[in-house]
Amino acid sequence: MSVTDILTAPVGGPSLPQERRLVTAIPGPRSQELLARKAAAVPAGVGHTVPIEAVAAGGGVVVDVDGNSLIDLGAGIAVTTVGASHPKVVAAVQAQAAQFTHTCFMISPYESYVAVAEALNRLTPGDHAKKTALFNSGAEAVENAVKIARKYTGRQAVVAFDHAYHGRTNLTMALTAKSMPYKSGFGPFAGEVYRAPMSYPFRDGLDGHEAAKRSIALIEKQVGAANLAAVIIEPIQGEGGFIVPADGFLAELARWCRENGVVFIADEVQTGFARTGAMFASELFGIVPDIITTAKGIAGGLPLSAVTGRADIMDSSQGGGLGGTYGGNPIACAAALAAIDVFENEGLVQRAQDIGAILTSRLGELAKASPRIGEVRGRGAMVAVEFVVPGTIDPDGGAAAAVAKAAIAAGVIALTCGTYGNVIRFLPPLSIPDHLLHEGLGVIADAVAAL
Ligand code: PLZ
Repeated sequence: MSVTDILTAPVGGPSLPQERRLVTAIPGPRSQELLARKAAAVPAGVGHTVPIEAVAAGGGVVVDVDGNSLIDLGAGIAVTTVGASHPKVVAAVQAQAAQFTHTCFMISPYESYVAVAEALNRLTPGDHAKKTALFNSGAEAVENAVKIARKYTGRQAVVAFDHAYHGRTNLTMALTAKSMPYKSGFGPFAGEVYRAPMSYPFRDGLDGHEAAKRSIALIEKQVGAANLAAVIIEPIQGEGGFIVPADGFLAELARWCRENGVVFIADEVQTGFARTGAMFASELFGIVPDIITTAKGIAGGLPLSAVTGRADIMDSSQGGGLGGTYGGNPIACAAALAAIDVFENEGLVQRAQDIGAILTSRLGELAKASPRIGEVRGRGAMVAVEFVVPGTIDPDGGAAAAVAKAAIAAGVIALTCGTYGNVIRFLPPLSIPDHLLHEGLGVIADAVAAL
């Protein structure tokens, strides 16, 4: 199949051949040309993981300009959960673009924004009255969640956790834990941000109660509940290493927040929308956040994010206090309504659980065979392996980097993460067929064996 065939193929992922196909080395000659132009035209700070020029994607593959077809185990960092070109999303985007591209919701409101808000108010955990405001990126949602919590409480301090990732804007850099590459040299950062220890069972050995006690004691002593507007946490940490907190940790933290008038914010930008085998990861831990931030998977690849929260908290900001030119753009909202239809009516929560069963069993076997894998963890279609120096829990970032590099060279998109860079994460589009998932995991197994 030539690139022209691919570009003129009928719309929709399933029309792309669902196969791993290498016709050149990665990167091929035409991809190399683009990467040379990128190096000359785009700043070095904007990196890339997979050295290709993408020309099409859908189902479980990303196709490059040289005709290579790579198995996608990353979904553009948890974004293309319904697939990179789901027919319903494509049709909704085309229809809305033909109707109008923008009016600015703060100038002339339109229905799709309100419908997305209604859907999020209905789908997010808890049956209390909720309201939703829409923005463009995950970081922007997090910024607004903190604004709203501060306004509501009249307090300023915010607590985030070790290994947290919340974005790259000034406030969200302050909330993000890892210095390199996210923060180093980019300060000074926003004030009144404090950091508490995360529950990381593989490394701290604490149960949920012990870990919560440790975090709450630090918050009480170093911040003081009376000064604290919000605690923000990813129910399963994403960039930090797919860290699943011990049972009870999140529930105790949420209870302490409720008892102390602190707004509990769940950042579900990465975990949201069926990714973890539940519509939202908070459900897996039995917590009902006061505010939940979402983005990524929400709109099938279009930039959209949301802050959904208790109606009284959300309504505490003054009229005109929340917004932005593009927030809740009509094309992004049309895409979100189509994606939400897919999540609800095409069995994606179940599909994430099925993918999770394959991931944990295949990766579990791999861990048994390799002393370099310290732990396999995750939920649903959000699973990772953590590499260690054999016989220890010392992080081995080199092993994770080598496996990811070998996988990409063999036509499998595998992403690393983790504070120590020693984790490979698996978060495929839920549209990936089983045979590609198995083939991709086989390539990973070969790469681990070759270490
Ligand atoms: N909160 C939990 O995972 C984005 C970062 C990619 P934006 N994670 C991917 C990178 O290196 O820039 C993320 C997240 C959580 C917030 C964000 C930020 O979302 O849409 O990238 O702003």
